[in-house]
Formats: sequence, C-alpha cells, structure tokens
Amino acid sequence: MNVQEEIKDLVERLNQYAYEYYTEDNPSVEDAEYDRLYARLESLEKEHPDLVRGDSPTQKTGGVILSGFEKFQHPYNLYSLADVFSREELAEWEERVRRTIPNPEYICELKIDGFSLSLYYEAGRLVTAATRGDGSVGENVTENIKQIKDVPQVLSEAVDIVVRGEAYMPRASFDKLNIERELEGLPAFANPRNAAAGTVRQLDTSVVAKRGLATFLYQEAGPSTHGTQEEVLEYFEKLGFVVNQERVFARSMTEIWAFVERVTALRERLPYDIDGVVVKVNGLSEQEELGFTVKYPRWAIAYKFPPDLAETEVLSVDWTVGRTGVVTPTANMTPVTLAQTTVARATLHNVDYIAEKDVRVGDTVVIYKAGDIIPAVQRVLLEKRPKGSAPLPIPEVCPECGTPLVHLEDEVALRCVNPLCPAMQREKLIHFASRDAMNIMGLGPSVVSALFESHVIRDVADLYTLSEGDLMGLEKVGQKSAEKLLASIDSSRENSVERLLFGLGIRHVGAKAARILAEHFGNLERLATSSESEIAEIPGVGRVLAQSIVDYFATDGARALMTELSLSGVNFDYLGGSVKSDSPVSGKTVVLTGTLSNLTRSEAREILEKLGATVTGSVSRKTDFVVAGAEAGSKLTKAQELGVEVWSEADLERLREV
Ligand code: 3BD
Repeated sequence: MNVQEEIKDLVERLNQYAYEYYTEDNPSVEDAEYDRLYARLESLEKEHPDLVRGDSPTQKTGGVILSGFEKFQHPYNLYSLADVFSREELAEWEERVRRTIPNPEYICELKIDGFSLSLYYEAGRLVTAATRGDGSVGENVTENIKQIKDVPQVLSEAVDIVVRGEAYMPRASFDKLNIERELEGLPAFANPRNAAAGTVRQLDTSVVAKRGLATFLYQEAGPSTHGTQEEVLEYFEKLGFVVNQERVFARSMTEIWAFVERVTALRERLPYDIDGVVVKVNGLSEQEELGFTVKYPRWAIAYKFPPDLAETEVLSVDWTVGRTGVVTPTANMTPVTLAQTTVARATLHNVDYIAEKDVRVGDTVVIYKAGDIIPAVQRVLLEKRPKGSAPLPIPEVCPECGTPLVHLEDEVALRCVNPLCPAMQREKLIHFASRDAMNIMGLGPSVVSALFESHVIRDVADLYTLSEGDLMGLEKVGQKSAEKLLASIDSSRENSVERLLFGLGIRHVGAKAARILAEHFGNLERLATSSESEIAEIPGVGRVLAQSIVDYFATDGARALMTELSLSGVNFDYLGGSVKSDSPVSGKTVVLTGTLSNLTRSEAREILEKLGATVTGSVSRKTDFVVAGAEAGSKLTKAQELGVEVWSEADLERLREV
C-alpha cells in the first residue's frame, strides 16, 4: 500500500468508527485504537500535506476566525410548528386531523430544546449549514457546524439532500462550559439552549470545536422519495446522521398521551434538555393531504411541557436597600432544584405583591422561574400553612440606617429617604463604577463593599483621592490589583460626561437620557445651571426628568460633589460629538432583540447610536429595522408581521467598518 492508499484507508476507517460511535452508539473499536489510527493519519498528513483529503477527520477541528456570517436564503422555507400546552388542546388537534384522515398513524418525537439548523449536501458532501433565521433567510454557519463531531462531512451515499434538525448542548458539556467560564470570570450561560445558540454563532470556529455540541436531525426538505416520516428517519441514520431514538408510533390520543407521560417521567434522566413532544402524521401523502395553514403544517403539533415548578419553605425575608433608596423584599427558602439549578432565594418584588400573595414565613410556596431565569413565587399552599403564622411584617424603618421608610402614594415601592443611608451610598458607588456608567474595571460590588465598610471611601468623590496604601490595607486586594484598580479609576477621569451623568444616579436619568442631555448641553456645569423649562424643551426629555435634574442639582450635597469631582480632574465635557450623519443608519429607528453572541446590548446600542441611529424598545410601523440575535421572540415576530427589515448581528458588526 502506498502512502496515498494508506491515507485513504485510514480516513475511511476513522469515519466509519466515528459513525459507529456517534450515530450507532456502538463502536467496534476501543478508543485507544481510534486514537492510534488518528495519530498515524496526522503524522502521514504532516509529511505529505499535498495528500490531505477533504473528508479527513483531522480537517474537522482547528480554527478560523470568521468576520461575520453571510446571509443564506433557504431554497425551501422552513416551517414553523404550532404549539399546545394541555392535553385538551392536543386532543382537539388530533380530532381535527381525524376529520381529514380517518385512521391516522402518528409518530411521536422528543422536542429537543436546541437551535434549529439546515444542512445542505451535494453528492453526499456537506456544502452548507445554515441557521433557521426567520425561516426564509438564515445565516451561513458552515464552518462552525463542521466542528460538530456528529455532523457527517460525507454521507454514505453520494446524494443531494437538505436535512433539518436541532443542534444542542448536552448537559454534561454545558456544566463543564459554565465551570470554565466561571474560572475565567465570564458570565455563565443561563441554560444549554442559550449556550448552544451562542456557540453556533461564534466567530472563532475553534471555540465551537471545544464546546461539545451535538445534533438530532428530523426532517428532509423538498420532495422526498420516502413514504413515511419513519422511513425518512431510518434513511437519515443510514446516511450517517444522528436521529433521536426515543420515538414511537401512535394510533390514538390515548397512545399519544401515554408517550407524553412516559417522556415526562424520563425527562430528568435524559442527557439533554427537551421542552416537549412533537407529534407528526407519519404518512407523507397524508401530510400532503392535510397541508398547511398560513403559518403551520396541519400535520404536526408541538406539545410543550408546563413550566418547571418546585415546592419549598420560606425561612425568612430580607429587605435590602437599593441605590435609589427603594427597599425590596427577598424570600430565603430551603434550597430546592428548579429547572436544573439550586434555588434558595426568590424575589417578592414589593409590598403590594406580598399583600396580594400573602406570603408568610413558614409557608410552603410553589416557585417557578420568571422569564426562565429569576425565581419567583407562583402561589402559597394554604393547606400547608402552619398554625399561628402571621402576615409578613412590613418594615417601618430602613433596615440599614433606621430612618423611617416612606410609602409614596403613586408608587408601590417603600423608600429610605435618608440621602446618607450607608446602603444607598454603597449601591450608588457600585452603580457609579458599573459598565454603562464610569466603567471602572475591578471595582465591583465586593471591592466597593470592602472599601466602604473599612471607611476608606464614603462617596464617589473619594474614589479619586484613593492611594495604593488605602487599598493595600484591604484583605482581598493585592499589590497588582491595587495598581490596576488605581489605573482604571485614573483613566475614568477622561470619560465623556454622559457616563458621569448616568453614574451619578439621578432619578429618571438612564444611560440614554444622560447621552441626550450631555450632547445637548455639552457640559455638566451648563446642565446643572439650566432651568426646568430649558431642559424639558429637549426632544425626548420630559417634565418629570427635567424636574428631577433641577431638584438634584439644587441640593448642597450635589454641589459639593461637583466641586470635589472637578478639583479631582474628572472630565465634565461631552466628547462623543462625532455622531455620523452620513452613515447608512443615520436617522433610522432600530430595535434590538434576542441574545447577541459577540456584542453586549449596550455595545450594540453604542455602535448604532454613534452612527446616528435611535434605538427604541418596541417594534412599530415607525421601526426601520430590527437587529435580531439568538432566541429573538415576539419582537421579531412582530417585525415580520409588519414587514420590518430584520438584521443579524453580523450585519451590525459590518457597520463598524463603515
Ligand atoms: C425538535 C419547527 C416540522 C418539520 C415543522 C414538523 C419550528 C424549530 O426536536 N418538526 C422536532 C423538533 C422540531 C420538528 C418540525 N421536529 N418542526 C421540529 C420543528 N423533533 N425540536 N421545528 N422551529 C423546529 C422553530 N425554531 C425557531 C424559531 C421558530 N421555529
């Protein structure tokens, strides 16, 4: 055997073993043998780079940095799927099918909680992989999908085929990823679905290779040569795709529901997340007969699981003071597992919420994750309420400084109105240093608290007179981090003034209002000496905001702070005056939605606003375009309904180059 033949032989064997391992879950060789052959192939390829084959498994990893994703027009639109949330609704659907197809056969599949993809093969070779996008236009993510180990680059038959399915992150990969991120100081992903979505849209393909994504394929696009969905799935397996094995036939609602119940019980033990069950009419000619509504196929339905709930006991309630003096209650509970994370605290929002739900210490409560992330109380199990329990006492004085709390008539919030309340001061400092405000790196909540509690600083002006000695006295801060922190405090003096203005934490002055004001007045001094009507005249600024600013600068504390900051050399001028008026987006109204993978929301906003666009929160006919990240929801749907242009994150990133 010459070298070329040996390489061919190795590639074929390794691909076969990978197929057995990933698709059949039935490897015919030991891992060590696989590794040995792989190493042999690598060394031959190194010696003979001209003989490296495109289908070699060594070509699957490695990395290129992409500069963004191309749009991809799907030749066949991707369907959506109607969803139902109860047995009744599912039964209604089943009866409707029965009116057209008297004796239907169904196939029930798991609904994988991942990220949908389309894979395009020509003559058995993977040529393109694209995200679903809006179902008509997605993004070309071929290089990334090639990094997924179970996606075949070459099929067992040289066919032209378009297959659809779901890329997901197994729970084990997800846990590993989040531990690594925590060690690197990066924010954890909230769930495997977000992690998968973020990974598929990564620009560095070598990152994708490391994240352990996997796939399940479930649909063939375009005309099929098969008679049933089951035959399609079996053919997929033969071609080398991974198809989910947890599927059954059903001939009645009773059988469908039995599968739902079995899966509900199985769910926790699966190595990946699912969010429901998909029921499809098995016969493709029956599917054709049923056809489509404007949005969905009539021959398929998704039954979605009810949200995860957990029961636990309320142990105590904390009242904490925020930077504006608002006092919020949080319940401490016996730790329970909820949607795969341990939860020991839930927000009780405000006094009205407590009154409405009548949550008491000692109560057993049902909790859920609001918006999938923040735990909240759904209801109290009154039948489990212990005897002699009492409604939660509402604090009358600030838990931190003892000042009587105020319940303003037009708000639900309780407030501490002592401007010198230490809790408020501490929270104000944390806000001042935060990313959208002065962006002082290394000055997070724990360092601020340490500085504050050791009386090294009292207010934001004190930051600018800190010495290395002051910091070295603190337990957690070493020489290196002290130097870094001082350098970043120092460089914050040069920030454009809108950061300072936002950082001051004046009521109603958010990051956006701060920028409008900074741009209009050009300088903090001019704003501080303007009248309410001068301020309220600015488009986008209301009376309430104007009044709040005037009130703020009328206080002795604010005037003293301005003097101190100015003496410390903190910049009061607007420096961002280079908003472009000739950019492609200038004057446009834009909405951001979904999760962007390479930019934070505020970075995306900054790019757009620097180029003269206005970023708003909700989609209307006035919206010029929507930038949609992963998992974009109702805003994207609305944009599509109104025919508003939809941009991807990559489109946005390309703007930076103009
Ligand atoms: C799954 C549609 C049909 C081919 C339409 C019947 C909408 C995402 O495991 N079958 C599955 C799964 C998803 C499916 C279909 N079978 N459509 C299916 C699906 N086993 N998750 N989906 N999708 C998948 C979607 N995705 C994002 C935004 C809007 N729609």
